[in-house]
Amino acid sequence: MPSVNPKRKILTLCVIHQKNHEQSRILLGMKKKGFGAGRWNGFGGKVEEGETVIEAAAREVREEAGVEPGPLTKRGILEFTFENDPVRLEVHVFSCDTFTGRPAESDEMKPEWFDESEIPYAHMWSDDSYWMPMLLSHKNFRGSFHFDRPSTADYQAKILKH
Ligand code: 6OG
Repeated sequence: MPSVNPKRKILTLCVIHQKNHEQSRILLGMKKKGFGAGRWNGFGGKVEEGETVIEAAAREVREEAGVEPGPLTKRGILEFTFENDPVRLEVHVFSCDTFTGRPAESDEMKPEWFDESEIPYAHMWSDDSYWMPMLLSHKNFRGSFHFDRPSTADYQAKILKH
């Protein structure tokens, strides 16, 4: 049972992706505090008691990006571990191509649009350059990454194994 295993944390991550004949762009948020602060990422966080993973993913988009997401599509699962840390993060990744409202800055995130050709990988977690291209080309994925230590604004975590 995942909920009784304190060493496994279930998290969500949602990428808002809009593609039409003219352009393909994604909405990322600059994380302002906590885990991964100072890096661009999709929107997401911990699954709370009594909610499903997809409900948590939609709630995090509302809370962090200030928009009401349309249907979320499950795209993949990523497992993350760190040197000398028994905790395993299981991140459920979703994409979403419609929403209502206007992206707005929250306590956690400052949202901004990026063209598909200008994704700021140098200022994201380093796993993103593996799976984001698959998400953008409508593929599903599964991966696991072992890092040296958590990323900060000044330090991009290194992948030791994947
Ligand atoms: P809070 O702890 O702020 O949620 N997350 C990661 N995202 C990427 N791209 N790479 C990682 O490599 C990540 N580890 C965690 C999941 C943390 C948010 O950050 C994501 C959540 O959306 C290690 O509640």
